Amino acid sequence: MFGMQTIAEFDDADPTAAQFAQLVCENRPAVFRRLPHHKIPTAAERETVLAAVGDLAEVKVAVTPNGFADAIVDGVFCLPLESKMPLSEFYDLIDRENSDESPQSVHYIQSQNNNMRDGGDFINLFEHIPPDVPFATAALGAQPDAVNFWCGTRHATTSFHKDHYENLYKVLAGSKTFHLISPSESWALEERSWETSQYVRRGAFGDSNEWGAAPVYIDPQTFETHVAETRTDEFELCKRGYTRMTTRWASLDPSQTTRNSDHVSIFNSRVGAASGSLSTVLTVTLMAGDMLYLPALWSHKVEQGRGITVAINYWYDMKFGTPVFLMHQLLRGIAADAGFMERDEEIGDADEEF
Ligand SMILES: O=C(O)CCC(=O)C(=O)O
Repeated sequence: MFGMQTIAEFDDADPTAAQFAQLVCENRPAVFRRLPHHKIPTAAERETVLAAVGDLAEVKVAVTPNGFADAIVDGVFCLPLESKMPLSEFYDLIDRENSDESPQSVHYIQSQNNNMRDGGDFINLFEHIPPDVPFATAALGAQPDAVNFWCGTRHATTSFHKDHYENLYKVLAGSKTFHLISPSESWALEERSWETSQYVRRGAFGDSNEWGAAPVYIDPQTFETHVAETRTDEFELCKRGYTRMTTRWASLDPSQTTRNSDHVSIFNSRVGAASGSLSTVLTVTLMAGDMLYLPALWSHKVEQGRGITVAINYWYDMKFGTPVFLMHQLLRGIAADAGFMERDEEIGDADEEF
């Protein structure tokens, strides 16, 4: 086990850079609540977002029939339909979604592409948030690599995955629950390669609520992807030598809110936890103004509370070659030898997930 299997809490004052560096070194999650630095920025307010970004500005939205974008659904890794829509339309849709117990489609702003900087959809909102997290910038000796804006309702869930980043994640409105698994145990999530599809709408004008999932094919030379919406598309792509895209993703969800209770017992038996116990999955809920330090390589599943949830996060580059990274790789190698997961490819690109 790296660090301690608990979440550190800071309630009264910002940690010093040295305290934060210690958390990074231990690879230990921490929650910072109600700190002076955590004053809720005006980017939490819809009027500010609309005024800064523009009501009619087109923003990228992930749309799914069930709130599971980038998740295994019925044995296939499903990508969301990515839709560009005016910001005001997005707000209208999530307002409706919020008052509906089972909406027919779920909309989530989740583009983790530095969307608050570098020409991103929310670049004009950047001046309404702190540009970085000062104690993290001081401890890590660099500015964040990416800053992202998130907005959605309780109907959207982010499934277990991990990132090669030190993540400072702050909730500005609503609430979020993180389920966390340490890099010493995430091998037991059984990562495998899954055939990949993308959600599509089948209606005559592409806006009906009849959902389907179309297979995604990849050009093995250029890595360009194509969605095969019909059998004829699929036949043509195969003829041109394209292959079905696959995505490495966790097979199991052992969180408290899993849709499959068997996953809990399989995971627990692998990591040696007492039967029926959830002790190796840490759960923490952030309310508006709270910030989580989610250390690099921790697997996480994220859910949102009632109402509209708004959040921002700062991704700082992680250091490779640390004992944490080396131990994580070693455990994954052993787990692969034991048949618990597919062997890792060489990690050539620090940005990639899994
Ligand atoms: O807020 C979410 O839905 C997911 C957050 C996440 O996965 C991340 O910040 O890496």
